[in-house]
Amino acid sequence: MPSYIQRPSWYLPDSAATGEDLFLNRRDFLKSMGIGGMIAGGLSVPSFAQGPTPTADLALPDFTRNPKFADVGRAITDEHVGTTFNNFWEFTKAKNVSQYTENFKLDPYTFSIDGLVEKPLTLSLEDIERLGYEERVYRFRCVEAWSMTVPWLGVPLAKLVALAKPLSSAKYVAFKSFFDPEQAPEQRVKSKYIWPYYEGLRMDEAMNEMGFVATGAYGKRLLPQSGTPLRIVTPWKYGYKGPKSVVRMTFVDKQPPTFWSDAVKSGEYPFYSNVDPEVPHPRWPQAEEKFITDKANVADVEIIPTLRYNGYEEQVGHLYKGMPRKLI
Ligand SMILES: Nc1nc2c(c(=O)[nH]1)N[C@H]1C(S)=C(S)[C@@H](COP(=O)(O)O)O[C@H]1N2
Ligand SMILES: [Mo]
Repeated sequence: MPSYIQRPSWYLPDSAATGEDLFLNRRDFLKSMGIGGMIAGGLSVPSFAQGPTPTADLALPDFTRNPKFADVGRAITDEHVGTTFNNFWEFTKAKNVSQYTENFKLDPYTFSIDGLVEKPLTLSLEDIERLGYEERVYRFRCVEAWSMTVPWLGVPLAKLVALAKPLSSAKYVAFKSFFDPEQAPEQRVKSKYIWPYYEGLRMDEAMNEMGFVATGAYGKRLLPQSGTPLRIVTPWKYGYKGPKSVVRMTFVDKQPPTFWSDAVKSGEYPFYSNVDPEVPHPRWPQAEEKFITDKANVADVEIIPTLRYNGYEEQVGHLYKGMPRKLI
């Protein structure tokens, strides 16, 4: 454990811990910051195979940074921090996820689309990436009041929804993460958590230009701890609205249940969960956040104001006109 890291002033007492707030535990944070090398992705072998391809052998498609999503007015968080300070409760409740996911893979990988669609589909990663691959720099805000800036690689979610051809009766889309207790130790534990992890969006949210299907970050394929090989990114919402290692998307006519609202019944993690500095979490304020940049490889935290919709009001504000601001 590196001894040069001082305990930042913003650690909350462990006594505040239940669910998504079991966070910024000093020991785990220091452990996570001390991790050395990263897992190399096997990115160099081009593949022209039909059907599902082992994800490890799949070449990263060409991409350019979408100029519309290139500048968020904040520094991009150092890759080392972004891949060693994580939340992935299938593996651990601590932040040092990468210590548990070294061998985690979903390979071969398929993504299924079903429910209220013209025709159910089973897609490979290539089928999805073929929809148009690009890089987008997005703000990332966890409900635990820390934030980062991440350069994602992937495909606009709206394109995947269009490919799915949902019926007009489809009002919401539900996502499911992987289920593999052999690989994911927490999925073997009997607890209040219902696996696999599940999330959802209203149709107009899923079709908004901000929604993103990430299969990479920092110029390479997603590392295991970041949700290999595919995750959903909704940067105007708290981080838990973006499921990692997603394998299924189902179109439904009713608001689907979500992992954290089922696990913590007190309404702390409601369906909409848009970032809002004026709506405090029942147990801590949301007006500010600890922006983690990691300059000089030391946990470097800047306290900055939290923006409504995480700064994406122009893009998504219209989706919520007339809806109550509290608990959505
Ligand atoms: N399957 C799954 N997806 C998940 C989670 C999880 O535990 N399991 N945690 C969520 C939370 S709370 C956050 S903040 C982000 C963390 O993503 P990161 O580790 O890449 O920063 O993933 C979200 N998606
Ligand atoms: Mo989170």
